[in-house]
Amino acid sequence: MSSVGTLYSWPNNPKAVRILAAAAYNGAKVDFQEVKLSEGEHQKPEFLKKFPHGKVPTFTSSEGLNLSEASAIARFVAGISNNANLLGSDNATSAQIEQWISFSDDELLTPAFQIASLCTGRIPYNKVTEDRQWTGLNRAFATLETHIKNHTFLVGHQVTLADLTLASDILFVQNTVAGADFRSKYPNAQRYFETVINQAPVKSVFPALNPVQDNIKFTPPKKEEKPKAAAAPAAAAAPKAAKKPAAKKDDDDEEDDKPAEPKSAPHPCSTLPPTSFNLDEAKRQYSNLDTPDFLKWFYEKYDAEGYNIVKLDYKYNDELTQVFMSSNLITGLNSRLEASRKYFLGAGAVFGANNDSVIALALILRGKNPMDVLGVAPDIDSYSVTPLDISKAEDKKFFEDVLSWEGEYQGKKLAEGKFFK
Ligand SMILES: N[C@@H](CCC(=O)N[C@@H](CS)C(=O)NCC(=O)O)C(=O)O
Repeated sequence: MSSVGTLYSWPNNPKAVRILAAAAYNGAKVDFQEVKLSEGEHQKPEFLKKFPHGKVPTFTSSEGLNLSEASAIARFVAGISNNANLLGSDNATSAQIEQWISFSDDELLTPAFQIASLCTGRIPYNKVTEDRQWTGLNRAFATLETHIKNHTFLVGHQVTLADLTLASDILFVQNTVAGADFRSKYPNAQRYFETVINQAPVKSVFPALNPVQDNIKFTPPKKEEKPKAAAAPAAAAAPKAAKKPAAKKDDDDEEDDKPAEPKSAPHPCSTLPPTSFNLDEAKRQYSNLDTPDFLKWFYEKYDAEGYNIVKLDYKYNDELTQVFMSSNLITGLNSRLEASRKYFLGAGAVFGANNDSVIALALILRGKNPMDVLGVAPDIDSYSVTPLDISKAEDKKFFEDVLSWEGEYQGKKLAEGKFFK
């Protein structure tokens, strides 16, 4: 069977799964090419040339048609033949199919994505926002529950693109967000979902159903009396201005999401003596050069008087589950360092695999006191901060591995890397 085109996405993306399911239902073959968002593959010029919006999923048909937007690609693949009549054969049916596709994405998947992003720290956590998204998700399931009580499929008496879309989205919800108690409230939706994913043409296309036991939860960063970084020798030289929320009392969680510094307070690094090492230039070089070339450039230019280099180890690796969630935690930390953006450069990495991963970062920081830069992140106490001495082979290797998104750490192979710049 010749392929009708190539789908680009991260694996198991619910927005891609529906497309593969539609192809399978139609008896069509679609090739799949992974796009690693964590490596910025969706922002590379060759990708943007075909898909200027720079998001996935995207698709190139065998005739060279480039498409983005999941529902458009799914529609294209579903309409490639009439084998399965996935799009309906009259205007009213097609409109109802469209209605449920829109419902799946906007009413169900969007709140689920938001909850996952909030709870994994990808976006700053806010309880009110999380509650609002759960209300939205429950509302969507309640509507589905009522509709599906007296229907086998969403529209008419056979599977349509609406069912493949909704089932892909529910699969994501069950595997990532909503636990057993949530699911038990919607028995008809559950029965319907299982019916769709077990349809013969798509059974092997849907990712494995591995439902989470409990609802995904945001775990506030744990705090210790004395952050390790504060004990580092360099910390002795910390100017008093390096105040940060990390020093707040343990019971002060509510405050943690507020900006770390009053807007008027100067950043502790703003008054440092000048340095010959230009961090903006370094960021450009890191973006434009292959990492080995960047490192060569870096070692020539680095000013050890004006900067320090540190390793960050996540303290709660034993609580990490899926690699993409660990990766989101790193993205979250990167966002929360925003107030210090001008003063650091480096990378973070997840090493290992699902349920067996560790998070580590290597960062070049302005000044001599790491907390002057890192202290703006409320969750920094979740990391131990250790100075790296790049004249030592072991530290240098770690530094280079993380910046290159390569190698192993604590016996685990690098799984994902993120820029900090
Ligand atoms: N409206 C698009 C949204 C696609 C989308 O949000 N894709 C995410 C991954 S699931 C993405 O590519 N994010 C990368 C970015 O935002 O740069 C669709 O429905 O296909």
